[in-house]
Order: sequence, then structure tokens, then C-alpha cells
Amino acid sequence: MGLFKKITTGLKKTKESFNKKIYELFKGRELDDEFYEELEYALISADVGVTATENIIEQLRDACFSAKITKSDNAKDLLREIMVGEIDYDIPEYDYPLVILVAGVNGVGKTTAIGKLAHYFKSQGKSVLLAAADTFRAAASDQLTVWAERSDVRIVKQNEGSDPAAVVFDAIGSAKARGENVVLIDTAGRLHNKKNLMNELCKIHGVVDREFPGCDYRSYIVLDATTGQNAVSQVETFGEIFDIDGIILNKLDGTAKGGVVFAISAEQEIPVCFIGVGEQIDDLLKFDAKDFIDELIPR
Ligand SMILES: Nc1nc2c(ncn2[C@@H]2O[C@H](COP(=O)(O)OP(=O)(O)O)[C@@H](O)[C@H]2O)c(=O)[nH]1
Ligand SMILES: [Mg+2]
Repeated sequence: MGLFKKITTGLKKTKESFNKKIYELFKGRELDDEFYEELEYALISADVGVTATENIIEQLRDACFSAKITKSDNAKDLLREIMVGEIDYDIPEYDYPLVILVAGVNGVGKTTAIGKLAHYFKSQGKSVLLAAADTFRAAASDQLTVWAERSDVRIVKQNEGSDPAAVVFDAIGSAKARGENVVLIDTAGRLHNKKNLMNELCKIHGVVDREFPGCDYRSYIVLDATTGQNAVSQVETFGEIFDIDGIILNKLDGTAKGGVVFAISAEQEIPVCFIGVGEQIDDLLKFDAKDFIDELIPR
């Protein structure tokens, strides 16, 4: 399935609910208060978030006023542009060797995202090593092993209960020895034990900094789009633990509220780097703000 098709089917639920509202709103309507109220309602219903919605509406009002636009048909392109601007970041290209730490609460799809990322980098001709630093449950490294086999990449793991930082230490040593291009670190997500989690993640950061100076190091948080505003508070909580470079937003296929991208990315000022749109190995797409808006607000 082509990339375009993937995003279209992945966002099917969001599109179904949002496209219809947008179509009606941008068909011959006066740009009066009622119009803006309905647009505001449509955005908030799609989980765009109150702050981001207000921002978007205010920019649209200003832009239409400046351009002397009075009919909604002519305002659609402006809305598209404004919404793209809210979630479009200049993300530096990856440098290699690259290390990506993947964090987030249980069940958001961290391990699955790593499996998909392994395939993503592998298909770009990069060599990949997985570090099974979720040592809390034996099942976690078993699950990651299955993904490693699927993508035919190496994995470094230790026994259940071992020190996650020690796994990362081993993995980096091995990656350096073998000249691997990409190391992907899976972690546990025990948020109810925040102090432990914080210690664990800080220790991992320390190991990467010390053992792999000069690597391109990115820390990503994985979020479940179906949890809506909960995802926003997870960004805030993890943001207290480390500097989040980017978001992997999973399970967009399972929600009609894909507007949550705005609530987490625009309001928190953190780029969404990848979106998960299913459980298959190629169901992870590099996020592109324009493609995303093309689906939400068709031209
Ligand atoms: N529909 C859908 N399911 C997903 C997606 N990403 C992950 N999952 C499912 O979410 C569940 C939890 O994933 P897992 O990777 O184990 O989460 P972790 O606890 O954060 O490591 C699994 O059943 C995955 O198949 C996605 O983008 N779409
Ligand atoms: Mg996991």
C-alpha cells in the first residue's frame, strides 16, 4: 500500500467525522460569529484542544479580516495554512550513528513502534540494533525479540529484572564494535513509580552521553491518540523527567479525534515525528503536517 493510501486509511475515523463538518462550514457561509462558533465546536470535538483551537480561530479571523474575505469558501485555504503552521516544525535530519530512546506509559505502543522503526531504518539501508531496556517483565524482551526477527536486526537483552542502563551500556558497546547505524532503546513505562522511572531514564541518558559521545541522540515519547487529553498530561509528566525531542503518536487509526495532534504538538511545542496507524510493521509514517491537513481539510 502506498504512503498516501496509508495515511488516508489510517485517519479514516477522524476524516469521517471532521470532513463532513468542514465541507458544510466552508460552503457559502458568511464569516459571522455563528460560523466561527461552529468551527470552534468542530475543532474542539476533534480534540484539537481549547488553547490550540482559540489560537487557530483568532489567526483565521485576523487573516480573513486583512484579506477582506467575507465568504467561507475563500477562507478554507487560509485555515489549512494556519493549521499546518501550528504543527509544522523544522526537525533536523538524522545523523548517524543515531540513538533513539523511546519512553511512555504502558500500552501506548512503545515496543511496537520500535519494531516498526527498525523496519523503517532497515528499509533505508541502515543497520539497526535494538536495546531491550524494558527489563521489568520478561515478556517485554520476548516481544521485542519477535520484532527484531521480523526486521532481521540484532537485539541486545538481559535477564528480567536486570538494570536497564546496563542493557543500554551493552547495546552501545556492541553497536560501536559492529559499526551499527541506529540503536533503538525500548523502556518500561511504570508511571505509578515515577521516582524509579525518572532514575531509570536519567541513568540511561547518562550511559548514552558517556559511552557514545558524538552520536545523534533523540528522546521520543510515545502517546496513544485514543487517550485524547490524557496524552497531553503524559507529555507534561515526561517533560519533567527529560527533554522530549519528539512524539510518536500511535493508534491514530483507532480514533475519530486525530485533532489531538494539535493539543499535544502545538500547545506543548513538541514536534510529532511519526504516527502509528495500525499494528503492522509498515504502519508507522513519518509525520508530515501538510499531508495530515490534506486529510483533515481536503482542498
Ligand atoms: N491499532 C493500533 N494498535 C497499535 C498501534 N501501535 C501499537 N498498537 C497496539 O497497542 C498494544 C500495545 O503495544 P505495545 O507496543 O506492547 O505497548 P508498550 O507497552 O508501550 O510497549 C499492542 O496490542 C499493539 O499492537 C497503532 O498505531 N494502531
Ligand atoms: Mg513494551
